[in-house]
Amino acid sequence: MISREEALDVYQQLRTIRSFEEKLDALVKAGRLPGFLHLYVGQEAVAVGVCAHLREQDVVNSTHRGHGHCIAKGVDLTGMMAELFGRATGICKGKGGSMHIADLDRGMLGANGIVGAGLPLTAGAALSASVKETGGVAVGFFGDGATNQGQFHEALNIAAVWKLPAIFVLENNGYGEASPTEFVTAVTDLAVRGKSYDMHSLVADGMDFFDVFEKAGEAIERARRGEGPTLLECKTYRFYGHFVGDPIGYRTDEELEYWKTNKDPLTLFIDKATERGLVRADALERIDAQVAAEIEAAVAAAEAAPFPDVADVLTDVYATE
Ligand SMILES: Cc1ncc(C[n+]2csc(CCOP(=O)(O)OP(=O)(O)O)c2C)c(N)n1
Ligand SMILES: [Mg+2]
Repeated sequence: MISREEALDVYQQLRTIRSFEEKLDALVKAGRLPGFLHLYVGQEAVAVGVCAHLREQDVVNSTHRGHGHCIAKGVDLTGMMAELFGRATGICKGKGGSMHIADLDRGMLGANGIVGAGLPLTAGAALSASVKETGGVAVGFFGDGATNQGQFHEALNIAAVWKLPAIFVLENNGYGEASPTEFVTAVTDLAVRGKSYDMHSLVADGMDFFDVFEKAGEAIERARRGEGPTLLECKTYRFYGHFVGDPIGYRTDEELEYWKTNKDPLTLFIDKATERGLVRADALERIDAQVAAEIEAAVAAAEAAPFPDVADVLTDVYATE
């Protein structure tokens, strides 16, 4: 169970991710923001439900759809916006962009353009936490599409054998690009794949913050106690296309409407949290206004910031001492 204060934090993060992504969509369509963006709208409860349990020493690996994970792990919004605009003030000095946002100070090891590539990194970070006895855990977010990648199986296998403090968070949004999951995968609950590695495996309703929060909490506590990794499948849905500009010819309007009407993670959170006496409408409205202002300020700061200097093109390419 969460406190009233925590509930407001949760709402603030859900709202920030939603509004940040909606703003990016509008900016791209207005021709103000370049780049190839994959929006996280619809999946907010997964990132927020998992990261609500994480501490400073815990690390996260993300995907091509990574903005929500970054925000939930505490990466600075203004720095993220500037990064997306390719400006020198960006979190990676404007040289990474959407699919390469990383912030090691916040335990965000990186978004990743290579499907499945965050999973061996998650196993490695969990091994590091285990060897150094930091008490930390490593979380790897990934999609249903990544479960047909060899790296998924290799990472889960070694994590299970070595009982690593890793949580593999599978965001099953029903599609890998334009392919429905059932076209490419025979099992319905992808979590069953954990069983082949004798790994603790759970299924959560990825649209319901409270369900994700409870199951992620169980997985993270197990990992902290040294009881090994978990595969946590969160059933979710993306409200936008695969990328901004996707013509979305592979799903019906009715399907999207069903999810938006019945399973919107923000609406579900507001309803449940209100019912439990955790939040009130006036406080939520204040957060909405505050988040909107913060995002507007981030856009203004990004658009006013300089581009990286050509002289810096080769810096930050290789690790130095
Ligand atoms: C190794 C690799 N293969 C293919 C691609 C192209 N690609 C980018 S995203 C994507 C679909 C990923 O689907 P999923 O893992 O379900 O994540 P989602 O986009 O649904 O969040 C593919 C095939 C890639 N980036 N990397
Ligand atoms: Mg998917």
